[in-house]
Amino acid sequence: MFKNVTKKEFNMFDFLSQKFSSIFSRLKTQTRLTEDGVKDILQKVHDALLEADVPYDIVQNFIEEVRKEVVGKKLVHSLNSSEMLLKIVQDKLLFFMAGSTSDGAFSFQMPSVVMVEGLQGSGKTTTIAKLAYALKEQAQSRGKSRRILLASVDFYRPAAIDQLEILAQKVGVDFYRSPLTDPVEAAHDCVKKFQNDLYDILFLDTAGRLHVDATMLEELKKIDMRIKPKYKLLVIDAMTGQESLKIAQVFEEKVGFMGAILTKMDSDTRGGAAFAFRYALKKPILYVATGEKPADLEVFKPDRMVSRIMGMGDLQTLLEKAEEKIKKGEQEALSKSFARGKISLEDFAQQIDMVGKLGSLSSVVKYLPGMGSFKMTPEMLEKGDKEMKRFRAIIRSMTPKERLYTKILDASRKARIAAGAGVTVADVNMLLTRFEQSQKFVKLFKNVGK
Ligand SMILES: Nc1nc2c(ncn2[C@@H]2O[C@H](COP(=O)(O)OP(=O)(O)OP(=O)(O)O)[C@@H](O)[C@H]2O)c(=O)[nH]1
Ligand SMILES: [Mg+2]
Repeated sequence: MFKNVTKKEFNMFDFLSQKFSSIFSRLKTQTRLTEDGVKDILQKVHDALLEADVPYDIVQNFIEEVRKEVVGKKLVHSLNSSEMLLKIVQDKLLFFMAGSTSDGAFSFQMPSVVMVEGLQGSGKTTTIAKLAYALKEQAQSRGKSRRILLASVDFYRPAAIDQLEILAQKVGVDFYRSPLTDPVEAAHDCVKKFQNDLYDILFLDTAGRLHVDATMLEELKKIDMRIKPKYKLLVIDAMTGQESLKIAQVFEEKVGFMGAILTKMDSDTRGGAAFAFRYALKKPILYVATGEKPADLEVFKPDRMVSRIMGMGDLQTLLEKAEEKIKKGEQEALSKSFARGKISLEDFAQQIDMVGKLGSLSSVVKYLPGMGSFKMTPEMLEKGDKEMKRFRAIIRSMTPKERLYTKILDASRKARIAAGAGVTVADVNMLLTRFEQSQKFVKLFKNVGK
């Protein structure tokens, strides 16, 4: 059923980001804005938000808020008015996505019971596995361990509980199956298990229905009253677009929740629901899920999202990713050779590998500032990724000596290397040219450093 979800990288807000950078890039050449100029820009922002599937009334409110600030700050004709407009839009985006107070990074208090609710197929069970995986990994990276228990009271779909059991095994956390069959009593039984065995956290999976349905909501309400979980999380499928806000509203009225997790952000969603959620529901989005694997979960950080939309990139996320995935030693070795102002082909291969570890060129590029308006087409990125793979293969088929002293690479050596890597001699030459460019850059880098 979900096979048609195109497997893209984390692309939420790419749509808005591209729209916004084309709207605002023209501003850079203007300083004083006229009334018509501002009107024109606001109209374009308005249209872009609508196209991104933000509900109409929320778009109206957004534009109105920006307009009020524009008047209040007497922006028209004033010096630096374009910078001021950028700042106003940015602040309002943040206000819409994060509310008036910054929520700070969310983390679960322990011990606690987490009840997970949402429609059928929204991704509850998968998300529970992802949360468990994230908590486990987080604890492990600090040299600790967490006692995590997964349990389900989804008696609606026959295989639902088995699915959770399999996922628990996969991510390596405990699973409990209550012998009781009444969802409310079974939920209570699961909580007893959690308490008696001194677990840190219990994630309780619940049954969904295809549509918001009175029986489902009634059952959830009863479970909620019986076990009084510390957290109630709503799982929402981003692919349902604006409809997801309505669904969330019903859950909020009937059962309540403290925060949401938006799933399937790797689909073609234009991010409208994610943008409007906080403003419409007055509740935060805590995480977004971006794929089917246990690791495909990210903490939702509105300020970073705003940066991404405004085309300022998201270097912080990239750096964190880099820190996680690239061993300290590797980083240090590279920075040493950078400091020396000299890199070898060995270092060059390492650079390529680092990008490889971060995913792909395309996954790195989108975090870089300014890349919003400098559109790299998917073809360009794919070409880049292929080139990197080819380069790695070429370097691998060189001898250590050749890697250190590229000068000894004559025609016969090049031919041998090309054959070993399954490429042409022209490819080997291209790599050498790139490498020389890179060396020049490092030299420059060193001189600037001085
Ligand atoms: N591409 C993608 N697929 C997802 C994501 N989250 C969940 N899925 C898929 O969506 C489908 C439904 O997920 P489940 O976790 O079973 O959903 P559920 O809410 O537990 O559904 P019920 O138990 O039937 O109520 C599965 O095929 C998941 O692999 C996501 O972030 N991205
Ligand atoms: Mg399920």
